Amino acid sequence: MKAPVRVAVTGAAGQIGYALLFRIASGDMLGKDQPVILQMLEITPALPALEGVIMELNDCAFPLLAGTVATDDPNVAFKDADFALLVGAMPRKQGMERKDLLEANGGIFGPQGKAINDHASRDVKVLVVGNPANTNALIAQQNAPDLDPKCFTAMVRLDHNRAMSQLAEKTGAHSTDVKGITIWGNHSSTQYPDLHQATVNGKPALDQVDQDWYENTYIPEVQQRGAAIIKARGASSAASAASAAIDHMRSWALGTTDGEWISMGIPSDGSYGIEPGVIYGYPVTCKGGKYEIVQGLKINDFSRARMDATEKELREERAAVEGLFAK
Ligand code: NAX
Repeated sequence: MKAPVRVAVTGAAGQIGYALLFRIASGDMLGKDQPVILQMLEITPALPALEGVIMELNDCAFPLLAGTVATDDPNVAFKDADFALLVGAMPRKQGMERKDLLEANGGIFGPQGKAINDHASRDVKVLVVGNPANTNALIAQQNAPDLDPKCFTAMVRLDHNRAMSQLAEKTGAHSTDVKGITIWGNHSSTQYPDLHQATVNGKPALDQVDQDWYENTYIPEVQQRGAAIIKARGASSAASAASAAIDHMRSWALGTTDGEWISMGIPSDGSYGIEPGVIYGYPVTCKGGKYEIVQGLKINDFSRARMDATEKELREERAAVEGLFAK
């Protein structure tokens, strides 16, 4: 058996936390031979509820669960963390402008970024799930000047999985028959689900669906899927979000399948004309614990306009929170 790794999870007593912790502890994220120590962060009033979650974790008698820590102190939660899943965030309250929301989250992700900078493993893998995920990841990264910016990522994998399953449903295929989808940009309604390289059963996806469906049904439905779940369930996606977080971290840690790619929100580096300075959804492959942007994909005018629109939104979000970056 390998030595245990430390996995920090914030917002651990929330609904995504409840769907996530048990899957991490059962080995779904890092493999059935990798023991984990769960280091769970919550706000002080939620610590009693978190104690209840830990009682349940213990009651599962998971062979891979090597320890638990529950705390309201980010310096404790991120101590020596090898992985950090930042789920807890400030939800949008009635009457709140986007700028207020961004700033309120800056008050959470700035200090957490600093605590990661000061206490986590030097090659920690950070995934931000809490919304607005891309910009929260940017705030955390900008407060961690001692770490490689590539340690900080945001989740667009749920959008990627939704895009796969909706295309599979339309073409009468299984999601495993779908390859080559990219979610470009922000985890928001400006995200761009790109099917230009996608295949279903090895044949171009866009030859199997009509352009009108792609443009006017598929893209908006992938973009608005979160809202549709809230309408149907009366609560936001939780189990599917947790599952996507597991997928994101597993791909990053254990690698992607040869010849396939996934979508991750990562620091832009100029690839595909997206200048550095934002956390942007890209197609990536992963190997040996590192990710790399898939290069050389052809971008037509249709794609360019949508990739630029989602970049513009991210730059506006960045402008609203720049004051929260470490000097
Ligand atoms: P919940 O409100 O159920 O849970 C959030 C938890 O975070 C609460 O227990 C709260 O006490 C805790 N928390 C708040 N501030 C904290 C802090 N400073 N430190 C530690 N814990 C803190 O929300 P849940 O449904 O679990 O969703 C969590 C976040 O995920 C939200 O921001 C949500 O918008 C976001 N989502 C992101 C998705 C993505 O694809 N990137 C999809 C699903 C989800 O909507």
